[in-house]
Amino acid sequence: MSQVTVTEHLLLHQKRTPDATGRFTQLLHDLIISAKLIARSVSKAGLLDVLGETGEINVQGEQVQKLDEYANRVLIHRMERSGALCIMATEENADIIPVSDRFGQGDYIFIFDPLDGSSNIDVNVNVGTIFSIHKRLYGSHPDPGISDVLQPGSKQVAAGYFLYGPATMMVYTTGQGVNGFTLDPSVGEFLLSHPNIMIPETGKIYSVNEGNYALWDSKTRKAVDYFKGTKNRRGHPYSLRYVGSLVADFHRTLLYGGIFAYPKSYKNPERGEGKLRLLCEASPLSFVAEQAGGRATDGAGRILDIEPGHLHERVPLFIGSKNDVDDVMRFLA
Ligand code: AHM
Ligand code: MG
Repeated sequence: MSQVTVTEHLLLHQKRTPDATGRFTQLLHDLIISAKLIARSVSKAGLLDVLGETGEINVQGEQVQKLDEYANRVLIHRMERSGALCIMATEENADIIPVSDRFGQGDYIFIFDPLDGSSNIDVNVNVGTIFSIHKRLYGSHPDPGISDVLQPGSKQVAAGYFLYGPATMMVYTTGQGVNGFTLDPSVGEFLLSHPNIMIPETGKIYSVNEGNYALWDSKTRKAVDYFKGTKNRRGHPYSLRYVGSLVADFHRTLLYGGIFAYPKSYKNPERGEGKLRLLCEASPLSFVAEQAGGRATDGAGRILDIEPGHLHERVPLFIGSKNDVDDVMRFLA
């Protein structure tokens, strides 16, 4: 592993950016500290009696677990201190969170899923934090508001995730490729372990919750059957891997190639919809995927081109190797 720390990497980026004020670097610095705090708690989850549910239901109608709440609180409090933000939005809160000017205000928007895959914590399986960063729109609105948050993913200035697995990793992009860092716990630093990540053009793995097969439309079934069959590009069935933690499933897809899918399903027949959230899950990972040479679509078009209608919008997601996603598009078109 290289000796380049994420801090050195960020400073290099700052030096190469004309007119950089250092605010963005400060923002990422506070994000990294938050992730270290979350990683520490996740690794002690079984020991600290933080396991289990609080009994509350979040805005998405799901059970909130204690570590979700902790991660959410850490990020909100720590990121406010960065002085770089004007608004935050999190999967766990119904509304946007305006940032007070107690620590100064900047023009960045920070959107995040504090602890994705949290239903896996009780069984000691990987979870992650996903983040998306935009710049505020200066236009007709004097004050920053919801319209600054509802920007298409193509406008992101940075995005990425932390994976709390056997090792803690940070993978992110600022639109100039994708780099991965691994936390060395002995020195407490993220070291550059995966420079300039590129997704293989075609993979060998498909990743989808196939338990939903009966709830998919026929086009989706045909697309998934294609990867399981022998009439695909490989002439051989793809292997199936599905963790059920988006960050873990995406991270494997990024490194090994293949396709991750969460199609729309018809549990509610009136409105077949995806499960994953556009702003805090699909959009940031799509930015990473494209920057690594991959693709991401909702079946109709590019995820990054979707104009969000509301804060907690959900979308179908097909993401991964260029050729595998293109093949899915042929079925869904
Ligand atoms: P979460 O953000 O509430 O944890 O939910 C999102 C998770 C993703 O990590 C994962 O890809 C998906 O839900 C798994 O859903 P399912 O259990 O329906 O397969
Ligand atoms: Mg979540």
